[in-house]
Amino acid sequence: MRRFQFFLAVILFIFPLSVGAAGEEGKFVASVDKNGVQRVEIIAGRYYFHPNYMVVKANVPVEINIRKEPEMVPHDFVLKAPEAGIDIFQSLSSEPSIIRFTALKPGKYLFYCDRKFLFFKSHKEQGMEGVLEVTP
Ligand SMILES: [Cu+2]
Repeated sequence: MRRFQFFLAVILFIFPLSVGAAGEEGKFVASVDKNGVQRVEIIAGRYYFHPNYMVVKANVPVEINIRKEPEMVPHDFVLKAPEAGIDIFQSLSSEPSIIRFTALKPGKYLFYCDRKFLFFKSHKEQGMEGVLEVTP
């Protein structure tokens, strides 16, 4: 009986912790480096971006260093937010690509992979999407 109570306590204690952490896991808040650039590193794979939520400041240059997992499936990174002066389409390889932009307007903007194979679900539908949050 005591063992059962211990087991129960472990589950009740650990489970909420792991669930609570999961929401924050993919979030990255960029800080401004000594050159005045906000740097973000992203890895893309089947079918995710990590991190899939990035927070940057408006009107401060951003540099995204992005590469994909070394696998056959092609991926790209698309972020179209004309209202914030952002227009990105970048094909990805396992060598890092550098994407540079400066977000002009605070808001939340969606990024995604627009690949799709035949009649299968698009990569976006399978989870390859994320949010760029631009703060004032
Ligand atoms: Cu993809």
